[in-house]
Amino acid sequence: MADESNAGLVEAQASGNGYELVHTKSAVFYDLYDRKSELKHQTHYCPGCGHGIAHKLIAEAVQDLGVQDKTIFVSPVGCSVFAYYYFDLGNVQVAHGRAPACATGIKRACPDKIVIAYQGDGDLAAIGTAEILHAANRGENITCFFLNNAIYGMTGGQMAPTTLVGQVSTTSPFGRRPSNDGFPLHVCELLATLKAPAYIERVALSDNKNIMRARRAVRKALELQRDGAGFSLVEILSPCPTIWNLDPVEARRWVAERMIPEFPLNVFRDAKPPVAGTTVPQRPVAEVLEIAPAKENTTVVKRFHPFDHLSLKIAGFGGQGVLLLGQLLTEMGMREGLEVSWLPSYGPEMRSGSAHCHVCLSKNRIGTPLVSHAQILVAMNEPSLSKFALEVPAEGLIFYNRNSLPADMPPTQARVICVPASEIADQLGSAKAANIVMLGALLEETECLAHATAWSVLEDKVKKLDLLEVDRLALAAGRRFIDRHAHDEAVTQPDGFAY
Ligand SMILES: Cc1ncc(C[n+]2csc(CCOP(=O)(O)OP(=O)(O)O)c2C)c(N)n1
Ligand code: SF4
Repeated sequence: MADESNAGLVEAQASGNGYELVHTKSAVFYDLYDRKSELKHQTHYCPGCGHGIAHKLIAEAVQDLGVQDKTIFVSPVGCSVFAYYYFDLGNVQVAHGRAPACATGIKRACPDKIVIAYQGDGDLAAIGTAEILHAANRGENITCFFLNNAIYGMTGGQMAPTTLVGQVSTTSPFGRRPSNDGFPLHVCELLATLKAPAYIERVALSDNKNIMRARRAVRKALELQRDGAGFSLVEILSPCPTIWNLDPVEARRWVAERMIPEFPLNVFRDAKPPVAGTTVPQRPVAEVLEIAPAKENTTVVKRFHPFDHLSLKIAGFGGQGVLLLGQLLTEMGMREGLEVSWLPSYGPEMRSGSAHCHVCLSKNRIGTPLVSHAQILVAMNEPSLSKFALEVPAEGLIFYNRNSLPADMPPTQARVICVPASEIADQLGSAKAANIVMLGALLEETECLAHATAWSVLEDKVKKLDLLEVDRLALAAGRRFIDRHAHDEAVTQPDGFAY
């Protein structure tokens, strides 16, 4: 029977054989895997896949240790890329192979959390070899669950570093040949040569007895992390029936008969490492990044904001200060006590390539820094206007860096204000200040943030006095332009007439 602590889904059926069949689901899993229509409430894993079993073992261990509220699950690229659909934990999805590096950062920033890096063999032993090796060598107090199914599952069965000699894959159609491909990589044995790791074990999902061993290993690894012992890794030999082209029962047998002889089950390390107990000194982020501490006069100034959440996109080409304008707005938002985010996007060119940034200013915590339909678009050039203007909703606002709209511009649903910011900045003696003219105009028109805050940020950021003076004039000029022109003359349509 399910024990009472199990708050997850419990279904009981009378089997007719005098006993009761009980299906339980750990409360560490979401109740529903709410996916797209036809797949609703199923997992995305193939029948018989080891990922599902491994997930179950991890979820149960997290629940039994009572650490659900403080566990962060770092999921990889590979078939388990959607692990965050299932685990009701803190979830972070990271780049291919980088889970140990990201887990390191998370753990060092939040040492009281339980941090799990979950990785496939392609993820960990190919693209992520360096990350796992160094995280283990540093003795990071994280736990890595390494699902070894001897193949790249997600991408359709290419050879992995753990593919067996002779095993056929799409990239080794005649079987893996050591003369060409080297030998299968034994990750546990490799890591066990290092001094720092606290616990390394290899287990297998080949039969119920081995699954129980895996269960104990998963638990132990997490317990050791909880107790601050250092780096732990459990390699889990896992069936991939689909790519192996076997049915689930045969696939389990294949783990037992083919994988275990190559990757013997063993506890490779179970010792207090020499570095155990030494804690990483925690220093304030500002100190680590060598950022000057906030000045006394940068205290938060609370003021009324005419929005709950404001999303902006600022776009142009490199050198127009579009990214800087976004940074200024976020800094201003912070100083006015708002939640803020800034997400830059630019190409490899240093100058003149297209660049834009997403900015959110919000009274509440920001879910995503990504802005797909900006309420305010600042388009510093024509390509940015044509690229983003139609995304702006009807109640939105577009600032365009010209006297008038391009003649062939399709009608936008949002109101457009043309501000010849580059021209104005030129007249002030520096074309570079066009972004500040735009800032002045934006603040004057929307009143989203205060001019005084803009000025205090500029005063702190701009070190050259002559530039600061141009910025002061530019800010005022943008403001004046709106007061004098935008409403009276409303230069906002291709024909120069009002909206
Ligand atoms: C940077 C990068 N390189 C390559 C890929 C393609 N890719 C996606 S998953 C994968 C391998 C996954 O294999 P594994 O880690 O063994 O996980 P499995 O799917 O078998 O669970 C690869 C190479 C990618 N998404 N990103
Ligand atoms: S392809 Fe293999 S690893 Fe991926 S979900 Fe299917 S069985 Fe699992």
